[in-house]
Amino acid sequence: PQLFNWQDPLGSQNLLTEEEIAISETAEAYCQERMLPRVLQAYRDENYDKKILEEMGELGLLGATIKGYDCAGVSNVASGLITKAVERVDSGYRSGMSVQSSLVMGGIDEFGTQEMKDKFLPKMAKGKLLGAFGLTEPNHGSDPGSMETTAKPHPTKKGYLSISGAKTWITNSPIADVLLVWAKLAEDGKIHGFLIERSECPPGTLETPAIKDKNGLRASLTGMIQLDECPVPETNMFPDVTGLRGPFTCLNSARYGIAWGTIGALEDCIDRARTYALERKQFKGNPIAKYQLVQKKLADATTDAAYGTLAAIQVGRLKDEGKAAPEMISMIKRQNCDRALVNARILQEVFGGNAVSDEYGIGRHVANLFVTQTYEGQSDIHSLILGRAITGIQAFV
Ligand code: TGC
Ligand code: FAD
Repeated sequence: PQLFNWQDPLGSQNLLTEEEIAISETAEAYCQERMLPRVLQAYRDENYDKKILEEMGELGLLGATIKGYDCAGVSNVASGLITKAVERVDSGYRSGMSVQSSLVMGGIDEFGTQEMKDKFLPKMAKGKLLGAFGLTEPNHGSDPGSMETTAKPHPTKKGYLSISGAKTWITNSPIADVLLVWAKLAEDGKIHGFLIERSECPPGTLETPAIKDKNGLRASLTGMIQLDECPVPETNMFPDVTGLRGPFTCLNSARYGIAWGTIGALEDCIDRARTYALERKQFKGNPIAKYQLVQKKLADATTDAAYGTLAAIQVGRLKDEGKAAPEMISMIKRQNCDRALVNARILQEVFGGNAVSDEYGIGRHVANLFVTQTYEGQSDIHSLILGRAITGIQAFV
């Protein structure tokens, strides 16, 4: 038998359960048959079809690790495989899903009251209600602890808080129905999580303008969240969690997902570059795949993709056992995003001038992968998280 498979060089398939393989096949089939045909036009038009989340909901792919509430309750590795399938098509589609599944549904599942879970999770699992996660502010990105958005008692509405402030670069915000916003409560000066329902906000208190003309992640909608004395029921505040532990717990799952997803994008780059190199002939009719320098590019990228997959499986298994440290997630988020970006950029060269045409897909992945290296903690920030854990000295401030 053929023991070496360039699409899975280190045999990661052997580490998966039958159920995980079946889930991966379902996700890959949906993504290749239904998502891939839409992505080029969506990217050109800077458009996100929110029906995608409904379709994913029908297949049980949203909030997939959550138990109950119409969610699938699968392993963290299975959820990673779903993420990888989605990002093989486009990081923007994975972004829409990560925010829905890990950041908002994950947050509600972890920190919400029973009423919140019953009210939001089943509809979100079906993609009928769309979420957004507002942590970053115009003046505070890598340092969300300094946020300025504030919740104080509402001057006229009993049982309500009044939230004011601005969040920026927020995935899904222009179309989200439920916005999980992190703000400081005036009463204790601490960060708390608030579920803001668009349908309940009086006119002028919540605006979510889109950020247009992006040069990456164009198949995902990004915008601001502007809150002007927005009335929010006290019961929409997460009851127990305070401080950055709230948003960062949600981010642990999303960062873990990105570590999987970026390998999907890289694998698509490898696949496209390999096909192109075998077909394109230069110098005496040789396919460029014959040349050593081209082969090295493919060898490097394939090695990084294989290592990245194994590391993600390992952390996923530990996560299922409750043994995954945030630093492990920082390590695979940083490494897989960085290596996917570097390799995609180098594989772009294999296409020569054709790399400049969006029809070849590679430029789209390169532009997207820059974003993945930046959001959910820019790679240098993850270096500092790791450096702090290694030395015991924090270097942020
Ligand atoms: P620090 O002192 O480190 O921690 C403050 C409190 O938070 C706790 N904590 C965590 N808890 C759970 N999981 C983690 N990963 C945690 N990291 C920290 C920590 O235990 C402490 O708790 P307590 O109870 O003692 O108060 O806080 P710091 O202010 O020094 O943080 C520094 C730093 C740089 C690590 C942090 O601010 C950071 O990670 N910055 C990066 C910001 C970021 O990741 N933003 C993401 C925005 S969301 C997004 O990008 C979504 S994109 C979605 C998409 O489209 O896919
Ligand atoms: P800054 O914090 O200003 O950092 C700029 C540079 O300085 C970075 O390279 C950084 O590493 C470096 N730097 C900063 N501090 C240090 C330090 N102490 N030491 C060394 N280097 C440092 N946020 C959300 O809350 N929700 C979302 O849904 C969301 N979606 C996004 C979607 C897109 C398309 C994009 C681009 C961003 C999104 N973000 C979202 C925001 C994202 O998380 C932030 O952009 C990211 O955390 C970085 O913050 P910043 O852009 O303010 O950069």
